[in-house]
Amino acid sequence: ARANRIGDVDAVVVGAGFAGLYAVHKLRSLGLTVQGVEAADGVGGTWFWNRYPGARCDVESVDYSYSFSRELEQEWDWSEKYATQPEILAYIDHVADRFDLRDRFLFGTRVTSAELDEDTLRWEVRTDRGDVLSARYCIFATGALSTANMPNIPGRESFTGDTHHTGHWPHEGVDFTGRRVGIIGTGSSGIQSIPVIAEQADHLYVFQRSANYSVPAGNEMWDDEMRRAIKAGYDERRRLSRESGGGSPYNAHPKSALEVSEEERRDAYETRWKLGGVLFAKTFPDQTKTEAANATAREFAENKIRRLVDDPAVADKLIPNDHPIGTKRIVTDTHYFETYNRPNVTLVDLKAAPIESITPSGITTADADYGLDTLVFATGFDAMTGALDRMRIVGRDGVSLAEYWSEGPKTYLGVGVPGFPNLFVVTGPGSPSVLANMVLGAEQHVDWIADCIEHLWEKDYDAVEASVPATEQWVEHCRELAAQTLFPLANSWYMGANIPGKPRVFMPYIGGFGAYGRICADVAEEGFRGFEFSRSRTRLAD
Ligand code: NA7
Repeated sequence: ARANRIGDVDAVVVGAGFAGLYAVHKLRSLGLTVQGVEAADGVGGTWFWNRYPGARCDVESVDYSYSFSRELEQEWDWSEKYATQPEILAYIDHVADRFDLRDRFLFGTRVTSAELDEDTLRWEVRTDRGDVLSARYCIFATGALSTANMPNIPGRESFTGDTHHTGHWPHEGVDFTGRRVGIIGTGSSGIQSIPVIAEQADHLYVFQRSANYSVPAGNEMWDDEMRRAIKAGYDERRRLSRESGGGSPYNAHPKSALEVSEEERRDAYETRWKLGGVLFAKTFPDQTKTEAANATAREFAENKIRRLVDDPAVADKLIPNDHPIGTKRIVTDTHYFETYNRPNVTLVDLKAAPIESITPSGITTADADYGLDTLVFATGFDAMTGALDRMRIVGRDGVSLAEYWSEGPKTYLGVGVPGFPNLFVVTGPGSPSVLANMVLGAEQHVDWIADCIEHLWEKDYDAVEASVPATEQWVEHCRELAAQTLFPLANSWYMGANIPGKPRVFMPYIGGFGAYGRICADVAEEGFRGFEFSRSRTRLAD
């Protein structure tokens, strides 16, 4: 057991994922004293928890990696185009050691509350292990997809077999050999793990509520020559990524999907399909803006699915019919659709016959009983706000963040919240990160926050805080941008639609990663326009 940490620091950083580690590194380089707090027993965030079979990132490894250190870029060797979870975690572990970040963290420790002292404008941060910290700045790097969603299906607790959530996978792994396995959920986590589980299990039942679009990863192993080329090309790759819509060095076709000939359109889709994965969503610039453009992409994807699945009746069920393609994140898969050609895999269509209950021996739907030994929940996350809502974060006038966000999250630039001075959210709602490259997004936010703190020092203030009008305008701007797209039509986690009772608001900023970066830079350039700077009462009284 360790002694409780009680003390004063300049900054508390919550979370030791990509964002939190970089925040500690950056703030420390400014000379701040920093205390990191992490619920897990190690670094990695998402990549610490999501150890399910087949877990990979859907952004290419070279892009989904830190850009702040050229030495790091040149030292680290990625083994394949889409890195697996163990490789990404090994990379994060390496970074933690390389930059000496580990000893700055309290691991196995969850922040339970952060309360503002309005006189001193400092935060009192408490943990579930009894630590009490006082900090000038609070940086929440708690992740957009870190709070697992366990659906309240009647009888869930009665199941006598093994139960696992993909986002809390046991470190020792799970052996499915000889087992009848049920998996609920066909988002990224389900679609990545299903082909791997199917190879081991005696029988796999996939309980699908909504079919999802998925594009093969087109993964490749890198050889030394490729790695040399990658290392030589980092600067240009990062530059293109920072200017792009999605934080990767790719841009959409210059014309509308409806302007080009049928042949040109087919070729463009084919090229993107081969490139692999989630980028298919951005083949044409209007693909997620108009139903007509979107229909051309849907038709292309449907034909691909029909060619991959032997049984046309199963293919019918696997073709999404409830959302425009790309308005839920397209999954990047490895042999997903072909898995349904295996004799030991059964697709259970919950739209036709919903789950009625989980029983001690399996799952009962409206028309059948399925006997199961192992049940996997690939049911996603309370996204973007879940981790923040679960802490007691209390700002000015005793108002909590959860209260302030009761009708949906409200931020300025996704970083600041009115009434919560010196509290910064990294890659929060109102920022584009979940639609882009999380690692570059986290770096951009942390760099911006560091600039903001430096500005505050230069002007000799104690606190910085988003103004109410700037926040209202930003929230409205985000809403307007989303309304010009098809995204609000999908029951996605972007909309909070996967969590019963959660307000339906499109949470990310959808104007593009590059455009967002320029806005943030302009705001900083103009003396942090839309933020208010103040001095604490205690200091004014001195
Ligand atoms: P997702 O994408 O939210 O997928 C969760 C899946 O679980 C999805 O198919 C849901 O169906 C399904 N689900 C959730 N609750 C239920 C209940 N109660 N009954 C049946 N099915 C249910 O989470 P992932 O972990 O796969 O991926 C999250 C992100 O991580 C992903 O977008 C990438 O960015 C990386 P639904 O579609 O809601 O009908």
